[in-house]
Amino acid sequence: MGSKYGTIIMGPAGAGKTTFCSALIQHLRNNKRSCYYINLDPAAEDFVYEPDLDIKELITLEDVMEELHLGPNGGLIYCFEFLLENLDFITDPLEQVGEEYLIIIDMPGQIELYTHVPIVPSLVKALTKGNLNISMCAAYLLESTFIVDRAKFFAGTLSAMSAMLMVELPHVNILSKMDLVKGQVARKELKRYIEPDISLLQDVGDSGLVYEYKDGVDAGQVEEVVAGDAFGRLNRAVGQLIDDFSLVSFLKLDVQDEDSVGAILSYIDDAIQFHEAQEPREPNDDLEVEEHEMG
Ligand SMILES: Nc1nc2c(ncn2[C@@H]2O[C@H](COP(=O)(O)OP(=O)(O)O)[C@@H](O)[C@H]2O)c(=O)[nH]1
Ligand SMILES: [Mg+2]
Repeated sequence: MGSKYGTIIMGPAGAGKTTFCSALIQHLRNNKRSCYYINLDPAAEDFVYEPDLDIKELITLEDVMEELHLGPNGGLIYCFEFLLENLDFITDPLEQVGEEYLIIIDMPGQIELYTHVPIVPSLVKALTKGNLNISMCAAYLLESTFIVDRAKFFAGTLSAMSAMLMVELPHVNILSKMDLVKGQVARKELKRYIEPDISLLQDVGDSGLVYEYKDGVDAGQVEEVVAGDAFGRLNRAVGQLIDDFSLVSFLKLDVQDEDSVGAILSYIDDAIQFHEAQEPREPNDDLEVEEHEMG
Protein backbone atom coordinates (compact mmCIF):
# COMPACT_ATOMS: atom_id res chain seq x y z
CA MET A 1 0.00 0.00 0.00
CA GLY A 2 1.40 3.38 -1.03
CA SER A 3 1.47 6.48 1.12
CA LYS A 4 -0.86 9.42 0.78
CA TYR A 5 -0.25 13.06 1.55
CA GLY A 6 -2.60 15.89 2.33
CA THR A 7 -3.28 19.20 3.97
CA ILE A 8 -6.44 20.49 5.59
CA ILE A 9 -7.00 24.23 5.32
CA MET A 10 -8.78 25.71 8.34
CA GLY A 11 -9.51 29.11 9.82
CA PRO A 12 -12.37 31.54 10.34
CA ALA A 13 -14.78 32.42 7.52
CA GLY A 14 -13.29 34.92 5.13
CA ALA A 15 -9.71 34.27 6.25
CA GLY A 16 -8.75 33.49 2.65
CA LYS A 17 -8.78 29.66 2.76
CA THR A 18 -10.30 29.09 -0.67
CA THR A 19 -8.11 31.78 -2.21
CA PHE A 20 -5.06 30.11 -0.67
CA CYS A 21 -6.18 26.72 -2.03
CA SER A 22 -6.36 28.20 -5.54
CA ALA A 23 -2.92 29.75 -5.22
CA LEU A 24 -1.56 26.47 -3.92
CA ILE A 25 -3.10 24.53 -6.81
CA GLN A 26 -1.69 27.02 -9.31
CA HIS A 27 1.73 26.74 -7.70
CA LEU A 28 1.63 22.94 -7.75
CA ARG A 29 0.67 23.01 -11.43
CA ASN A 30 3.51 25.38 -12.23
CA ASN A 31 5.83 22.88 -10.59
CA LYS A 32 4.34 19.89 -12.39
CA ARG A 33 2.91 18.45 -9.21
CA SER A 34 -0.47 16.78 -8.95
CA CYS A 35 -3.14 17.63 -6.46
CA TYR A 36 -6.55 16.40 -5.47
CA TYR A 37 -8.77 19.26 -4.35
CA ILE A 38 -11.66 18.58 -1.98
CA ASN A 39 -14.23 21.18 -1.03
CA LEU A 40 -15.92 20.50 2.30
CA ASP A 41 -17.75 23.80 2.58
CA PRO A 42 -21.37 22.92 1.78
CA ALA A 43 -22.13 26.59 1.10
CA ALA A 44 -19.16 27.41 -1.16
CA GLU A 45 -19.90 28.25 -4.75
CA ASP A 46 -17.32 30.01 -6.85
CA PHE A 47 -14.11 28.18 -7.46
CA VAL A 48 -11.16 29.14 -9.60
CA TYR A 49 -10.35 25.43 -9.80
CA GLU A 50 -13.26 23.04 -9.78
CA PRO A 51 -12.95 20.65 -6.84
CA ASP A 52 -12.23 17.01 -7.67
CA LEU A 53 -14.60 16.15 -4.87
CA ASP A 54 -17.26 18.49 -3.50
CA ILE A 55 -19.39 17.93 -0.39
CA LYS A 56 -22.22 19.63 -2.29
CA GLU A 57 -22.56 16.45 -4.37
CA LEU A 58 -23.49 14.74 -1.10
CA ILE A 59 -25.37 17.50 0.67
CA THR A 60 -25.82 21.26 0.37
CA LEU A 61 -26.34 23.76 3.14
CA GLU A 62 -29.15 25.37 1.18
CA ASP A 63 -31.17 22.13 1.05
CA VAL A 64 -30.57 21.39 4.72
CA MET A 65 -31.65 24.85 5.83
CA GLU A 66 -34.74 24.70 3.67
CA GLU A 67 -35.84 21.18 4.44
CA LEU A 68 -34.93 20.98 8.11
CA HIS A 69 -35.56 24.64 8.92
CA LEU A 70 -32.13 25.05 10.40
CA GLY A 71 -30.05 28.21 10.54
CA PRO A 72 -26.67 28.41 8.81
CA ASN A 73 -24.63 27.16 11.79
CA GLY A 74 -26.96 24.34 12.76
CA GLY A 75 -27.25 23.45 9.10
CA LEU A 76 -23.50 23.24 8.74
CA ILE A 77 -23.20 20.96 11.76
CA TYR A 78 -25.92 18.79 10.23
CA CYS A 79 -24.03 18.60 6.92
CA PHE A 80 -20.90 17.40 8.72
CA GLU A 81 -22.78 14.88 10.84
CA PHE A 82 -24.22 13.58 7.60
CA LEU A 83 -20.76 13.43 6.06
CA LEU A 84 -19.49 11.46 9.08
CA GLU A 85 -22.32 8.96 8.58
CA ASN A 86 -21.40 8.71 4.92
CA LEU A 87 -17.65 8.69 5.13
CA ASP A 88 -17.38 6.50 2.01
CA PHE A 89 -18.20 9.61 0.05
CA ILE A 90 -14.75 10.93 0.86
CA THR A 91 -12.76 7.80 1.74
CA ASP A 92 -13.64 5.78 -1.40
CA PRO A 93 -12.31 8.29 -3.93
CA LEU A 94 -9.23 8.85 -1.76
CA GLU A 95 -8.37 5.14 -1.94
CA GLN A 96 -7.48 5.76 -5.59
CA VAL A 97 -5.32 8.84 -5.02
CA GLY A 98 -1.63 8.07 -5.42
CA GLU A 99 1.36 9.16 -3.36
CA GLU A 100 2.43 11.77 -5.94
CA TYR A 101 -0.72 13.80 -5.19
CA LEU A 102 -1.15 16.48 -2.59
CA ILE A 103 -4.68 16.17 -1.24
CA ILE A 104 -6.00 19.64 -0.36
CA ILE A 105 -9.08 19.88 1.85
CA ASP A 106 -10.82 23.26 1.86
CA MET A 107 -12.89 23.66 5.03
CA PRO A 108 -15.71 25.94 6.10
CA GLY A 109 -14.85 28.53 8.74
CA GLN A 110 -17.21 27.83 11.62
CA ILE A 111 -15.12 27.25 14.70
CA GLU A 112 -17.85 25.07 16.22
CA LEU A 113 -16.74 22.29 13.91
CA TYR A 114 -13.38 22.11 15.63
CA THR A 115 -14.22 22.91 19.20
CA HIS A 116 -17.75 22.50 20.56
CA VAL A 117 -18.41 19.22 18.79
CA PRO A 118 -15.45 17.16 17.72
CA ILE A 119 -16.64 16.77 14.13
CA VAL A 120 -13.48 17.75 12.34
CA PRO A 121 -11.31 15.72 14.73
CA SER A 122 -13.41 12.64 13.87
CA LEU A 123 -13.10 13.32 10.17
CA VAL A 124 -9.35 13.82 10.48
CA LYS A 125 -9.03 10.51 12.35
CA ALA A 126 -10.84 8.70 9.55
CA LEU A 127 -8.42 10.15 7.03
CA THR A 128 -5.18 9.74 8.91
CA LYS A 129 -5.76 6.35 10.50
CA GLY A 130 -6.93 3.01 9.17
CA ASN A 131 -6.89 2.16 5.49
CA LEU A 132 -6.15 5.59 4.12
CA ASN A 133 -3.41 6.46 6.57
CA ILE A 134 -2.92 9.89 4.98
CA SER A 135 0.05 11.85 6.24
CA MET A 136 -1.57 15.22 6.94
CA CYS A 137 -0.71 18.71 7.98
CA ALA A 138 -3.25 21.26 9.18
CA ALA A 139 -2.90 24.84 7.96
CA TYR A 140 -4.71 27.44 10.02
CA LEU A 141 -5.25 30.85 8.43
CA LEU A 142 -5.79 34.03 10.35
CA GLU A 143 -6.05 37.29 8.49
CA SER A 144 -3.30 39.78 9.08
CA THR A 145 -5.72 42.70 9.45
CA PHE A 146 -6.46 41.27 12.92
CA ILE A 147 -3.17 42.66 14.13
CA VAL A 148 -4.58 46.17 14.19
CA ASP A 149 -6.63 45.03 17.17
CA ARG A 150 -4.51 43.13 19.67
CA ALA A 151 -7.42 41.56 21.48
CA LYS A 152 -8.80 40.28 18.20
CA PHE A 153 -5.41 38.95 17.23
CA PHE A 154 -4.93 37.05 20.49
CA ALA A 155 -8.48 35.76 20.37
CA GLY A 156 -7.71 34.50 16.86
CA THR A 157 -4.47 32.98 18.11
CA LEU A 158 -6.39 31.16 20.83
CA SER A 159 -8.86 29.76 18.32
CA ALA A 160 -5.93 28.59 16.17
CA MET A 161 -4.47 26.87 19.24
CA SER A 162 -7.76 25.32 20.15
CA ALA A 163 -8.26 23.92 16.63
CA MET A 164 -4.72 22.58 16.58
CA LEU A 165 -5.09 20.84 19.91
CA MET A 166 -8.34 19.26 18.78
CA VAL A 167 -7.19 17.89 15.43
CA GLU A 168 -3.83 16.62 16.73
CA LEU A 169 -1.99 17.06 13.46
CA PRO A 170 1.29 18.71 12.60
CA HIS A 171 0.32 22.24 11.72
CA VAL A 172 1.35 25.54 10.26
CA ASN A 173 -0.26 28.83 11.16
CA ILE A 174 -0.58 31.36 8.42
CA LEU A 175 -1.11 35.09 8.55
CA SER A 176 -3.05 35.66 5.33
CA LYS A 177 -3.74 38.79 3.28
CA MET A 178 -0.35 40.30 4.00
CA ASP A 179 -0.92 42.69 1.10
CA LEU A 180 -3.50 44.49 3.26
CA VAL A 181 -1.07 45.38 6.03
CA LYS A 182 2.02 45.98 3.92
CA GLY A 183 3.35 49.43 4.59
CA GLN A 184 0.93 49.88 7.47
CA VAL A 185 2.78 48.00 10.12
CA ALA A 186 6.48 48.44 10.81
CA ARG A 187 8.51 45.32 10.22
CA LYS A 188 9.65 45.24 13.84
CA GLU A 189 6.10 45.56 15.08
CA LEU A 190 4.94 42.81 12.73
CA LYS A 191 7.57 40.50 14.13
CA ARG A 192 5.92 40.68 17.54
CA TYR A 193 2.85 39.09 15.97
CA ILE A 194 4.60 36.54 13.81
CA GLU A 195 6.17 35.10 16.95
CA PRO A 196 3.43 36.31 19.27
CA ASP A 197 5.00 38.45 21.92
CA ILE A 198 2.82 38.21 24.98
CA SER A 199 4.04 41.53 26.28
CA LEU A 200 1.73 42.95 23.61
CA LEU A 201 -1.04 42.02 25.98
CA GLN A 202 0.67 43.70 28.88
CA ASP A 203 1.40 47.02 27.19
CA VAL A 204 -1.01 49.29 28.92
CA GLY A 205 -1.67 52.60 27.22
CA ASP A 206 -2.30 56.00 28.83
CA SER A 207 -5.96 55.25 29.09
CA GLY A 208 -5.20 52.26 31.26
CA LEU A 209 -6.62 50.05 28.56
CA VAL A 210 -4.75 47.19 27.10
CA TYR A 211 -5.91 48.32 23.69
CA GLU A 212 -8.13 51.03 22.35
CA TYR A 213 -11.72 50.21 21.64
CA LYS A 214 -13.20 51.63 18.49
CA ASP A 215 -16.79 51.61 17.37
CA GLY A 216 -19.91 50.24 18.87
CA VAL A 217 -18.75 49.87 22.45
CA ASP A 218 -19.71 52.13 25.30
CA ALA A 219 -16.36 53.51 26.43
CA GLY A 220 -17.34 53.94 30.07
CA GLN A 221 -18.61 50.42 30.31
CA VAL A 222 -15.50 49.00 28.72
CA GLU A 223 -13.21 50.97 30.96
CA GLU A 224 -14.82 49.45 34.01
CA VAL A 225 -14.30 45.93 32.77
CA VAL A 226 -11.03 46.30 30.99
CA ALA A 227 -9.14 48.48 33.42
CA GLY A 228 -9.87 46.16 36.31
CA ASP A 229 -7.27 43.93 37.90
CA ALA A 230 -9.17 40.83 36.90
CA PHE A 231 -8.95 41.72 33.24
CA GLY A 232 -5.23 42.34 33.52
CA ARG A 233 -4.77 38.96 35.17
CA LEU A 234 -6.87 37.28 32.52
CA ASN A 235 -4.79 38.86 29.78
CA ARG A 236 -1.57 37.77 31.43
CA ALA A 237 -2.90 34.26 31.91
CA VAL A 238 -3.90 34.02 28.26
CA GLY A 239 -0.53 35.37 27.18
CA GLN A 240 1.25 32.91 29.46
CA LEU A 241 -0.80 30.05 28.08
CA ILE A 242 0.16 30.90 24.51
CA ASP A 243 3.76 31.30 25.56
CA ASP A 244 3.96 28.11 27.64
CA PHE A 245 2.73 25.95 24.85
CA SER A 246 4.95 27.68 22.28
CA LEU A 247 2.30 26.48 19.93
CA VAL A 248 1.78 29.43 17.79
CA SER A 249 3.96 31.23 15.34
CA PHE A 250 2.86 32.43 11.95
CA LEU A 251 4.04 32.17 8.39
CA LYS A 252 3.28 35.20 6.27
CA LEU A 253 1.17 34.65 3.19
CA ASP A 254 0.94 37.03 0.27
CA VAL A 255 -1.24 35.03 -2.02
CA GLN A 256 -0.24 37.05 -5.11
CA ASP A 257 3.41 36.23 -4.56
CA GLU A 258 4.34 32.83 -5.85
CA ASP A 259 7.46 32.64 -3.65
CA SER A 260 5.33 33.22 -0.58
CA VAL A 261 2.97 30.41 -1.58
CA GLY A 262 5.97 28.19 -2.37
CA ALA A 263 7.54 28.89 1.03
CA ILE A 264 4.37 27.81 2.82
CA LEU A 265 4.15 24.71 0.68
CA SER A 266 7.69 23.75 1.75
CA TYR A 267 6.63 23.90 5.38
CA ILE A 268 3.64 21.69 4.62
CA ASP A 269 5.82 19.28 2.61
CA ASP A 270 8.26 19.06 5.51
CA ALA A 271 5.50 18.46 8.02
CA ILE A 272 4.07 15.55 6.03
CA GLN A 273 7.51 14.38 4.82
CA PHE A 274 6.38 14.59 1.24
CA HIS A 275 9.80 15.11 -0.28
CA GLU A 276 11.35 12.15 1.44
CA ALA A 277 8.72 9.99 -0.20
CA GLN A 278 9.33 11.51 -3.62
CA GLU A 279 13.16 11.20 -3.68
CA PRO A 280 13.94 10.00 -7.15
CA ARG A 281 15.46 6.56 -6.88
CA GLU A 282 18.14 5.26 -9.18
CA PRO A 283 16.80 2.25 -11.05
CA ASN A 284 19.44 0.07 -9.38
CA ASP A 285 18.94 1.31 -5.82
CA ASP A 286 17.21 -1.84 -4.68
CA LEU A 287 19.80 -4.04 -6.31
CA GLU A 288 22.71 -2.24 -4.66
CA VAL A 289 21.14 -2.58 -1.25
CA GLU A 290 20.77 -6.27 -1.79
CA GLU A 291 24.35 -6.59 -2.91
CA HIS A 292 25.60 -4.71 0.15
CA GLU A 293 23.58 -6.89 2.40
CA MET A 294 24.91 -9.99 0.74
CA GLY A 295 28.50 -8.72 0.83
N1 LIG B 1 -6.57 41.63 -0.30
C1 LIG B 1 -6.70 40.31 -0.20
N2 LIG B 1 -7.92 39.75 -0.21
C2 LIG B 1 -8.01 38.42 -0.11
C3 LIG B 1 -6.86 37.59 0.02
N3 LIG B 1 -7.28 36.30 0.14
C4 LIG B 1 -8.62 36.33 0.08
N4 LIG B 1 -9.07 37.59 -0.07
C5 LIG B 1 -10.48 38.02 -0.17
O1 LIG B 1 -11.14 37.69 1.05
C6 LIG B 1 -12.44 37.18 0.81
C7 LIG B 1 -12.60 35.79 1.42
O2 LIG B 1 -11.72 34.92 0.76
P1 LIG B 1 -11.97 33.35 0.71
O3 LIG B 1 -10.76 32.74 0.09
O4 LIG B 1 -13.27 33.04 0.09
O5 LIG B 1 -12.03 33.02 2.27
P2 LIG B 1 -12.52 31.70 3.02
O6 LIG B 1 -13.88 31.97 3.53
O7 LIG B 1 -11.55 31.53 4.15
O8 LIG B 1 -12.45 30.58 2.04
C8 LIG B 1 -12.62 37.20 -0.69
O9 LIG B 1 -13.30 38.38 -1.04
C9 LIG B 1 -11.21 37.22 -1.23
O10 LIG B 1 -11.13 37.84 -2.48
C10 LIG B 1 -5.58 38.22 0.04
O11 LIG B 1 -4.52 37.58 0.15
N5 LIG B 1 -5.56 39.57 -0.08
MG1 LIG C 1 -13.86 29.11 1.45
